[in-house]
This record gives sequence, C-alpha cells and structure tokens, in this order.
Amino acid sequence: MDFKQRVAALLLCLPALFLSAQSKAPENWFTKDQSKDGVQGTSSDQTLAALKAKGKKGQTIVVAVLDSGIDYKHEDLKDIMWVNPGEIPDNGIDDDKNGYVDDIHGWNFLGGPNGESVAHETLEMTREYARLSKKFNGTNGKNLYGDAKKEYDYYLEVKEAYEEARARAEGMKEQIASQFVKFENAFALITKSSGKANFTLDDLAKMDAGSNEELKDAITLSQRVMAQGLTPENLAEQKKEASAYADGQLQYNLNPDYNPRTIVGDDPNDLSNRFYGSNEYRGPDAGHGTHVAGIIAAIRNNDIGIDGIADNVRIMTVRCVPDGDERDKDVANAIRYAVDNGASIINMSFGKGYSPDKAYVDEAVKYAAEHDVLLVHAAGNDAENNDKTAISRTTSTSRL
Ligand SMILES: [Ca+2]
Ligand SMILES: [Ca+2]
Ligand SMILES: [Ca+2]
Repeated sequence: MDFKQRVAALLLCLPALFLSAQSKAPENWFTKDQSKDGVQGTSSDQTLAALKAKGKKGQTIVVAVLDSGIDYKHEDLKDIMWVNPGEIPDNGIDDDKNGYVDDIHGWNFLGGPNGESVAHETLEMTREYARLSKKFNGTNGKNLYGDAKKEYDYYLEVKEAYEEARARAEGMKEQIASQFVKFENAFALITKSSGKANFTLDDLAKMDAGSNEELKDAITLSQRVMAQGLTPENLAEQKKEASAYADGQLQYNLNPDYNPRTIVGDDPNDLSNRFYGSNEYRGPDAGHGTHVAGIIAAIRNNDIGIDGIADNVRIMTVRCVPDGDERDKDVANAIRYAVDNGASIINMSFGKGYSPDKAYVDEAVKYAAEHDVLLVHAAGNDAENNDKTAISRTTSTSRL
C-alpha cells in the first residue's frame, strides 16, 4: 500500500485495508512459488535453484532502474551497483566520453550543476494547463478550425481535469484536517476514561463503555483506525504526513506557477539537449527507487534485508522521476543513457496521464528495441484499462 492509499484508507476508515501485522505477507513472498510454497510470487527461488542444480551460472545482467534515485550505499545494494568501467570517479572529467562527467553508478537527469536536485514537480496535466491557458485564455474557440480547434478542445479537456483535481486536493486537505480532529478527540476520550495515554487494540477490546454513547463511538472509531496502523504514539506524525501530502499536491503538483527546473538549468522544452543533470545518484528521496532496486536484485541469502528476485544483476540508477510527473524529455534521455551504457533491461515503475512529447519517448523506446534492450513499464495503480484510457489523467501516478 503506498502512501496515497494509506491516506485514503484512513480517510474512509476502511476496515478491509489493513496496514498492520494482521495481514503481514511471508518474508520474500515475491520470490516464492504458488505450488511449492503456496504463495503467489514469481517462483524465482525455485527457478534459481533449478538452474544452479543444472550447473548453469548465467551471465551478469545490467538492469537500469529509471526511478526516483537509489540509495547506492544501502547495505543490501552497494555491492551490486553497476560501476561504469570507463569512468574514473571524482576527477571532473568525462573519461569514457559518453557525455556525462563522473557517472560511476548512473546519472541524475533531475540534478543541477551545484549539487541540488529537483524534489517536487508539477503534474504534466498542470504543465499542459499552464501552457495552454496562456495560449487560449480569453478565447472561446469560435473562430478556430482544423488543428487549432483540436488543440483548443484538448485545452478544454485539460482545464476540466485540472480544475477537478485541484478541487479534489482542496477537499482532501479539509477532509484530512477534520478526520484527524475526530481521531484526536476519540483517542483523548479513551485516554481520559482508561487512564492510558498509549492504549492498544487489546485495551480497547477490554473497555466497557456502558451506556456512554460518546465513548462507545470513540472506541469503535479507534478500533477501525488502529486496525489500519494508526496508534496514539504515531497519531501526530501521521497527521503531519497526511497534511504534508495534501499540501504538497496544492503547492507543487497542482501549482501552475511552480517551476523547479531552474535547479537543473536546462531548457526543458529543448529536446535536442541530452547532456544535463548530475551524478547525484540518490536525489532528495530515493525511497521508491531503492525499494524497486531491492525487489529486483537485493543480495540474496546474506541475512540482510530482503532477497531480490534475481541473482547476478548490476543495478544502474538513472534518476528521472520526481515527486510529481516525470518529463518526457528526461524519460527519453534516461532510456538512451541506459542503452548506451550497457543495460540489458530497463525498469520503469512510473506513469502519467499526459505525455506531450510522447514522440520523443517513442523514438527512445525504438532505439532500445533496436539494441535488444527489454523495457518493463508499470501499468498503474488505479485499476484502469490502459488499452481504453490513458493512466488516470487526473491524479499523479508517478512512482507506481
Ligand atoms: Ca562519462
Ligand atoms: Ca571521471
Ligand atoms: Ca539481502
């Protein structure tokens, strides 16, 4: 469950969406096998054991993780990070002349020359809204024909989606605030009645509210939210996180005036420029990319963290996904970087509903295919039929 779903679960108090140990999956479940272990994983444990029994060693494969950056010093990843063989670290020289200076473990297309990196971004929908609003503001479309009319109709579609998303985010902000007041009040009442500041679900089960309806309601609500992982200890922190998530949407993702690209210093609309960014592989929030890299290739059977799905992998990190929507330019350049530097597989666990420079990405995809590189891309978290509709156009689905 990602953070968005957790917030939604808390807001709706859905008892089915448990966060806690009650629905804890078996360790390394994704490497298990349905028939052998009774777990619907990828069967990679079984497959690797079978290959080993046959004496097959396989060859080392480079997997490029196009994501939010990777904690390349992580104890379960540091020894399997890809190392650029032609590059001497930290000498300020592009030794292998691939266009990227000191790119040892990959590249960060959201990095700037002074070491800073883009953290938050607008959604592509917001960028399209900003661009088209400038063009069509005050126009009613009456005297437009052909391509101009088509673009105007597209503007109206984007405008409607944007305004809807903005209203929803504002509503969510209010809802989070009011829901947390309810949780706080319920917890306070229980503390008052039980004398315990840090009560548990067991404590709640033992409480007898008698004819006190208010306390009865407080117990019911607390049981629901605590089943989803909220506790008296983490209430304040969870409130802060949920509020920050709602604020972030309004401040960054859905703010047409927000432009963090000055950090990178390139012209994001100049698609011909491939060489920008930095070697800050981690970026401001490498959580998602590290998580993805770990599932793919965390060192197996070392008693540290998890077992990755595959053995014999080197992870190349190519950062192109901010908090918000990735840009087509960066995605295309990240694909080309991965292909040119020896990746056999490119993992892309992200997605968005609008893609104004899709043609540029398509060219990079073809380039990867011509070089026999396998591209793996997420289908979204929203249960949309992507054959019929684009990935949800009104919410950011970056980092899937
Ligand atoms: Ca280089
Ligand atoms: Ca160098
Ligand atoms: Ca491990």
